[in-house]
Amino acid sequence: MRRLFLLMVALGLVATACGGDDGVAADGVWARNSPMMASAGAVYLDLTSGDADTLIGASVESSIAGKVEIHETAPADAEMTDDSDAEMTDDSMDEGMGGAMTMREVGQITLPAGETVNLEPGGYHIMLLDVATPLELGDKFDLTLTFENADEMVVEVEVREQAP
Ligand SMILES: [Cu+2]
Repeated sequence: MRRLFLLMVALGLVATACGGDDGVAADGVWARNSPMMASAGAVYLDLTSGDADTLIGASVESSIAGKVEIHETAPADAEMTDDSDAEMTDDSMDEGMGGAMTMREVGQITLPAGETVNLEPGGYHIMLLDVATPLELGDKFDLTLTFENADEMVVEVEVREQAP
């Protein structure tokens, strides 16, 4: 009896990890305030898509943030910019890379089939702008992700000090 129960739990976990048939699976979802901007936050997660897909958008309730963008952080000197509008020096100064970091809106993130793409400090992230109330540790909110092919997906985000 107990053995059957464990087997069912194991199968359940496998199904969750694969996110259904060929959809996208999200794992390790968390968020934090931007270290440099009180009115901004960043969401990090790992995305794995069964089929090649593209993350093309993200949104939250307006009670959480007024605007959501898909960003990438990179060393400031790695990028000669022609559109300074899209650029903010912020975030990720605490990544210990020793140089100034900058981030830019990328609009979308390519998800190769079967590969996990990590949105993490110092790289891709989902930027929350015009945050209504500064994020507090332990806060939870829903984030809606939009893909080119897969169905829209809602994930629960927890505000944490570091990745789960
Ligand atoms: Cu950003």
